[in-house]
Amino acid sequence: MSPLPKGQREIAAFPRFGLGKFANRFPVHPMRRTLTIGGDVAHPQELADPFAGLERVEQISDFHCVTTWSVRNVRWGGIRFADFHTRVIEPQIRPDEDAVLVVFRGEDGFAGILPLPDLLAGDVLLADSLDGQTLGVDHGAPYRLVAPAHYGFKNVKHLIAIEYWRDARQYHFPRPYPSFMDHLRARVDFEERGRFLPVWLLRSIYRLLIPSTIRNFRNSLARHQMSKSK
Ligand SMILES: Nc1nc2c(c(=O)[nH]1)N[C@H]1C(S)=C(S)[C@@H](COP(=O)(O)O)O[C@H]1N2
Ligand SMILES: [Mo]
Repeated sequence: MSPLPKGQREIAAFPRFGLGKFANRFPVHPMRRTLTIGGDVAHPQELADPFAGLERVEQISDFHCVTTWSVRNVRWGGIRFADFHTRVIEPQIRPDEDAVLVVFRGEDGFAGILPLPDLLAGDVLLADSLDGQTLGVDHGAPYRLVAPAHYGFKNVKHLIAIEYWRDARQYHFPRPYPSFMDHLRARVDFEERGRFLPVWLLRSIYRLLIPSTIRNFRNSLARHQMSKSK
């Protein structure tokens, strides 16, 4: 097996994870697939079934969180973002030619941004299944972005909107988290873990936060499931 990217360590199970603020936030309508496409585009639209008519693919890829944990061989199912972009977005929504900064918004208020060329890579998916099962609320129901070359925080869950912008003014890293945690591309192979701070420092700060974050997200999910089953 190929070695993990620099600074990463394998963990056995795929945890639910993120910034603390989002631990207790879950989609109100985890099965509703409606996706709003907007930004600097000619025809903003709400797509009722964004996967309709596109080829379904399966892909096995590793998942790397910026805090240094990685899971190997995650099996995703969904559609290729490049397919969606060229067959649905370009002809129907018509983004401005220079609107190449793409913002992804989750129903929980989380957001991420990536440059369009990164999103057109063959391994970038909109995924609605994990290990052959419908994606659950833990990993991003109804569907999420999967961009394996970029750290976990670019892989936005619970997608409700995608926006194409000419500049990044409409995007900000989830507040109140400090902007040193953000990076436009966050490529795993280049250890683009953040900004301003040296990468060894980011690594060691983040590493300390892993166990408590996993616990926090696991407990929140358990409480959420309890309240649903009542
Ligand atoms: N909507 C949403 N997307 C999100 C997050 C989140 O809290 N909300 N957390 C991000 C972070 S930091 C990581 S590491 C991955 C974790 O994905 P997982 O919960 O499926 O492990 O989701 C990313 N996408
Ligand atoms: Mo993360």
